[in-house]
Amino acid sequence: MKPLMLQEGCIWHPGWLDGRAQQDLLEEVRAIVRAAPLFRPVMPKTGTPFSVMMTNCGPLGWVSDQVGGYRYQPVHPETGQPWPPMPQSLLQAWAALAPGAPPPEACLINFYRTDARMSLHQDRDEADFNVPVLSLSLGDSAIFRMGGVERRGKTRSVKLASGDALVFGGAARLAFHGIDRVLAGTSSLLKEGGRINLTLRRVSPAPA
Ligand code: MD3
Ligand code: FE
Repeated sequence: MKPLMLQEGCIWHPGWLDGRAQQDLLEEVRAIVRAAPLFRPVMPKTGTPFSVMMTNCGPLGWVSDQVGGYRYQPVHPETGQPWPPMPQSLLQAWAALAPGAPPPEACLINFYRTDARMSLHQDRDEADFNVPVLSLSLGDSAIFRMGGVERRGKTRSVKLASGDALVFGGAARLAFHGIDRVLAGTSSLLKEGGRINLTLRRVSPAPA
């Protein structure tokens, strides 16, 4: 399907990964989870657990805990091991969909059971908001909500399906966004149902 501009800087590529590519990426994700087990982050200060479980690959990974807050670090919070390397397939997706951007340093992998959600937030733990973020979805479809750079602005919702890619650059890089709900039974990719989202991010300033 052809790409659609959802708003300034935000390009949606429905079905960017075909069925074979989705299966292959899922196998890569399974290998990453074996090396870097899913953890459940908690909110800074309150310690409220996320409903989403996470892991990462690449030189840096996003983590959150009660005391340390949101941050990127080179090791898994529970095993202390470095994150597994980013698969070639993800680096290829970055080269195709974020051409000219400096290499991604982190791929955050979110696991949603069908009751998990992600409330409206901005991604601002990275140094350079001029570099886009790339998101890839696998498994059940989900209602993705996106607004503007102010929390109270109007939002629009789209249904993200397995294989969809989204690129957030320009003005969309600091847009508020979240996942309202996962639509159980909409994909057969994951035998137990649920949804996986991978987001590739540049964390450090781009090399000069
Ligand atoms: C817009 N993940 O991991 S992907 C996240 O589906 C996150 O798991 C959601 O929001 C998910 O931070 C939404 C879409 C997404 C990801 C990163 C963005 C949208 C974004 C960064 C900036 C702007
Ligand atoms: Fe986000």
